Amino acid sequence: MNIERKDSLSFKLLRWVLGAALLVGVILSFMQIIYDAYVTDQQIDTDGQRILAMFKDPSTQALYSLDEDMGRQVIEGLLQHEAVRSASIGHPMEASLAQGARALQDHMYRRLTDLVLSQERAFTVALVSNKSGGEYYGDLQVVLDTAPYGHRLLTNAGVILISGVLRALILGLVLYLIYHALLTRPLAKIIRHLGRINPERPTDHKLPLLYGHEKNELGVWTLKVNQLLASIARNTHLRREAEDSLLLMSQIDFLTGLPNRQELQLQLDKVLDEARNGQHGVAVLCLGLDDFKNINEQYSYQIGDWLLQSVAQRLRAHSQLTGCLARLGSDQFVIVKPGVQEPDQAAALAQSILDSLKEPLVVTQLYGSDALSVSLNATIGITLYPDDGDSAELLLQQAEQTMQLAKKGARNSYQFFVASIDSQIRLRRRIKKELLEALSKQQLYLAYQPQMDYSSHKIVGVEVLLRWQHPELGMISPDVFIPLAEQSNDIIVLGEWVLEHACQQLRNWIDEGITGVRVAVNLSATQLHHVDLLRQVREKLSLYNLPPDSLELEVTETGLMEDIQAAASNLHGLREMGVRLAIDDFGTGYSSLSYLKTLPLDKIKIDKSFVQDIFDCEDNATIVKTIIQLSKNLGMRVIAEGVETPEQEEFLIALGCNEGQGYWYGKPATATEVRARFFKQN
Ligand code: G
Ligand code: G
Ligand code: MN
Repeated sequence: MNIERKDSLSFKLLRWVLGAALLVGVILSFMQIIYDAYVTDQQIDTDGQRILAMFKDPSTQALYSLDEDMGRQVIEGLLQHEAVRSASIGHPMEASLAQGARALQDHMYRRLTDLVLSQERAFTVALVSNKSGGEYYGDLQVVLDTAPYGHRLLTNAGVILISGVLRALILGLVLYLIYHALLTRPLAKIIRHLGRINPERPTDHKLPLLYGHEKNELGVWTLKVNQLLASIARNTHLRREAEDSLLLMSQIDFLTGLPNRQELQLQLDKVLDEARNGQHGVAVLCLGLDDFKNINEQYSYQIGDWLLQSVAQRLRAHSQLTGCLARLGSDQFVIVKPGVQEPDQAAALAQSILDSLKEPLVVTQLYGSDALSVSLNATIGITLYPDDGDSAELLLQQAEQTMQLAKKGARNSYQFFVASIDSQIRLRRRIKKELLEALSKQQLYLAYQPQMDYSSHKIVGVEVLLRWQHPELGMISPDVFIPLAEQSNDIIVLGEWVLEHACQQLRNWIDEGITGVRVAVNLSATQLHHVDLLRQVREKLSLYNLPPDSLELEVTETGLMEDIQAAASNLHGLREMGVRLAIDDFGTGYSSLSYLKTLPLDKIKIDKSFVQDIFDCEDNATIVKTIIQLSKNLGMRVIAEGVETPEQEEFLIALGCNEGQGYWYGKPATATEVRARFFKQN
């Protein structure tokens, strides 16, 4: 903000000082002039008396001797004096001896001065002989014109007035300059510095102590302002700290230091936004401790608090990598896991949380001597984004509800919001868990399905298919449990078991005199890429003393393509060993024909979906034809799967297919059944 000159303090001072100085100057000048007038008045009197005194003797002489000439000379002498207007010598009773006069001087301002000094003044002196007891001769009278005095008086008055005013002016100006230098300028400088102060951080810019003003009022003022600014900064800092901690308090649960419900909502909103963009799922797990009320009552609230803190600590370990963890209140916590592709992942997380809470918590510091060990159970409700809802509020609310519901039923477990997913997940996890047990409990066995050679019309092979007869769940399809076994890596153990039993079975058949039959064993992708595969195969072949080409391994297109490098090295190893290799479900995945050419494959298995619709859909017939043609070009054998009718068989033979497999020849059956039905001729 700029101050205009006319509004500035120094200008205001200038006006006042000038005004006052002028007034005082004028008053003083007038007093001086008045005094001057008084002095002039006196002067006229003195002059009159002096003139009379000077001309008294010659006048007395002239009158005594009645010498008119002399009298005239005296008069002339008197009139020489500029102020003398008229003069006369004579006896009052007689005609005067000599007299003279001249006109009143004419001056511009004489009317003014006449008021003070009057127009003329008459002075008379008696002319007496100088002998003692002197005789009186007459009078000498002089009349003085006051104009010359008035003129001088006026001139002086003018000078006095002008010099007085000038003095006042000069004094005022000097004062103004001094004031400007000593006060206005430093003040303006301070104002400039004040303008630079940032109210947010008042101590960043301090007011400077002005040179030469360190000890005066300005210096003290600057110091005080700086002190004030410092304390303002301190206060602001304190206030900000208070605000921050208030904000934190509104976001954080005091006991555990975890985000509270409000904060969780915000975080979950963010996670959901990211999930929307990244097209992945999110699981919201709401966890409630079982019977926490009892624990509080049984021990103490202090221990209860400590347990809640420990639970929070354990949960932190589960949510460390991604996602959020919050405490909803009392004994309820929420864990959010982003990037969930399958409900299984959420189930696995829930189970690992439940397992980790089962580890007893040991309270030592509260009870001093005897330590207390508490293990907690919890129930978890799970909702999934986007399936169960797409807002944070809905997902949280439903997870909470699910948890509450679950608490009424089986506690110490987790439950999904959607019942169908829940039971499905539960089933899958059960299957996964029980798979290896099933092996030792002999619930698993192998089925065999014949493969017919179209040139010899003989069974030349059997495909080995794993079966699981579960005592409670009934028959479980390998389509269900093989993918689960792949997830848990149990497939390696399982696969070896299948290979072993298939080889053992073939050895039994050979020992029974059955020849010219191969076993075809399915390999999953995990097995195909496993480093142990070659060792396993070599071991089984030598253990059961089997010719390597009596074992065929089936790999799927997708399994091959997953990691072609690892697959290729195993395939080459198998080929060197002399084991035969077939590509299963051909046509359903994506095959890179160039890879197909470089890989050591012996056989293509046309997927049953093409064979089954071979007459209904022209495309399928074309595909089958093309695959047969392709395998011939690549020098590979070709087998059709899912052959169910003689028409299909005829058609396939006409196209030049080498082998067939399907219900038309036989469904997968036990070794005994296969032996009885297909190998009886031997
Ligand atoms: O015969 P079934 O419809 O049950 O076969 C289902 C699927 O399971 C088929 O794709 C088959 O290849 C696969 N399968 C059957 N047994 C095994 C096995 O021992 N190992 C592997 N990896 N897959 C198998
Ligand atoms: O993927 P893979 O070829 O390994 O699968 C073989 C599966 O096909 C086995 O589960 C078997 O039960 C099934 N299968 C075998 N022949 C037929 C058939 O003629 N019709 C049908 N629908 N399924 C068959
Ligand atoms: Mn197969």
